[in-house]
Amino acid sequence: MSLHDRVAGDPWWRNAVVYQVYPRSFADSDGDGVGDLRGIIQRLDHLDDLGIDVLWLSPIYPSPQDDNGYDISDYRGVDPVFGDLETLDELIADVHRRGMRIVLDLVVNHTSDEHPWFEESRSGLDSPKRDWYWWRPPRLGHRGGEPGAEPTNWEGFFSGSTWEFDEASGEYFLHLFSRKQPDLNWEHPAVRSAVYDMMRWWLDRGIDGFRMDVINLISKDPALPDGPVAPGRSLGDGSAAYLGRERVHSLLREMHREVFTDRTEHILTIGEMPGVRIDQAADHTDPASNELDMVFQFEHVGADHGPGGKWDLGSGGLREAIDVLCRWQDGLADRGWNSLYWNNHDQPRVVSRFGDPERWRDSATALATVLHLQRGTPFVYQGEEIGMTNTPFASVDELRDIESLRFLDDAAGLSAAEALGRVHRMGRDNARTPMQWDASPGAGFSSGTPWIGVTPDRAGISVAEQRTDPTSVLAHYRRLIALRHDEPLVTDGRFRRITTDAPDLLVFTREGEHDAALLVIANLSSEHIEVGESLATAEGDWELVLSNLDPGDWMTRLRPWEAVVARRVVAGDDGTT
Ligand code: TEU
Repeated sequence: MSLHDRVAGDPWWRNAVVYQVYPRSFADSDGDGVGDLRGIIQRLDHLDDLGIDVLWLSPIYPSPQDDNGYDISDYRGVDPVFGDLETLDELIADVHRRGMRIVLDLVVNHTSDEHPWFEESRSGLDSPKRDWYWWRPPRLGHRGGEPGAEPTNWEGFFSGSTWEFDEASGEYFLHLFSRKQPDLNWEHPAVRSAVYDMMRWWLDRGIDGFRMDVINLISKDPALPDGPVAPGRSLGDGSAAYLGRERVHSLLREMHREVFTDRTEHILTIGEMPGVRIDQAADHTDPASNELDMVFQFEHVGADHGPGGKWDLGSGGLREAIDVLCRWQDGLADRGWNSLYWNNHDQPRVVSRFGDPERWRDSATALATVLHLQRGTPFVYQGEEIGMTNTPFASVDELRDIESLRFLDDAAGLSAAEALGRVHRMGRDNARTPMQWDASPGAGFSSGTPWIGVTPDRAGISVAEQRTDPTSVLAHYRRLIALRHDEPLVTDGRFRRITTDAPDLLVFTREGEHDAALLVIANLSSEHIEVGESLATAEGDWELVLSNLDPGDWMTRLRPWEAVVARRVVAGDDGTT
């Protein structure tokens, strides 16, 4: 009998639903304005009620909080702002008592510059930990610290060069993210051994898995070559030298051998992989590879980016994102496994991004339906289940995220209003405003002043206002999760997209044995759509299973944002032979 009885099966996670908590914005129990572990414990009933199987916590470790905890200064502790190890043990025990599991965020591409490992490494050229990080002298012919002396021309994820000059040693250190997040050198065996020791320590403490932050960036080309410079850019794209290198496979297999192999319970492993391709994801998540259970790909959440990335708004939107998701369904149909998400702490809220604010509830529930009925593991990000929206940040003073702040510093050629408008549309702070528990001024998040403002326009968008409303977004998420637990076709049915003559009409089936099948048909627009011949190839008679609107004549005409799930009526269903 498994320790956790909420989802059984081998492996247990195949029909599980994961809920991501961003601890600093979830629930504040001590009134300091920052969410904490005790607040999560106090709100576990909400996750229980939703039907959640796995809780993923964004980092709770000691950190200077330069990147809200993704800059870790002690891998085996809890930052005092969130609580302490004893409270985390209490949370783990309560989660397990409820038959759920808990996954922590593993951030080992980089540490904080205040981690003892880095402090020792930067202490001198002869430090025993010098090669635990990427140190290089100034470019030949240049003096350290002057423009152009950086060892490569790479632009980082948070704007600017990926190199920081260290006056004391006269060398530069590499940081793909902020200068307070120096990259670890994964080619050093002692680095890997120290990481694996830490991972085993957490597993022995009772956690059930890891979400691995940018894990496909851990291998760098030791030659550290320059990258191509795009038109209009002053720095180069170094990703060929550090993103998705073949070496990542052998490192992940070594991690699997060293950390997971001898565990009695299957440990859930989720790799966050910016830029990962389908073929790479199939290799990483093929069980025969012994690497990862699933990966987060970024292609669908890049559909609305322009050539210059997220701040360069592109022409793509929901149609392109749906096409990407369908391609990933086909690409991992026979080998590997998909994660399924619209939201996380790095993405703007999907109902604002791809839905219709005028039809907020209907579009939120339609987007949820078409995601949760796909093959893979769905991830619900805090607040998504009640349809939380983006926030109209009025000024830069309301922003907290280093990525947005660095963009605004660097937004050459844009007016302040235009730059802020792009942050409003794409900024990560949209996902990080306090969880809306009720309609009170502080949304029930904290009795103190929150670290970031509560979204102002939120009428009807709170747990308390939706919990007992059967027509709410929350109620619909509850039904979608219950359907995944009750209907094997949601987990195992083969995905088949049915082409339609309406670009905003998404139709797909999930097919099992003996003609068993589910049909999903969704109008992903704010106009009515005639279904017409679109169902002609969906043979059989269909009975309604779930709809996000009051049932209408869905086989003929779909109302705006109407999403329907139906089950094929198979001979013998009604007991007749
Ligand atoms: O994000 C990785 C990553 O690629 C993000 O920088 C993403 O591309 C960007 O935020 C989109 O706007 C992970 C964490 O999820 C993120 O919160 C951290 O800032 C980052 O790694 C560094 O640890």
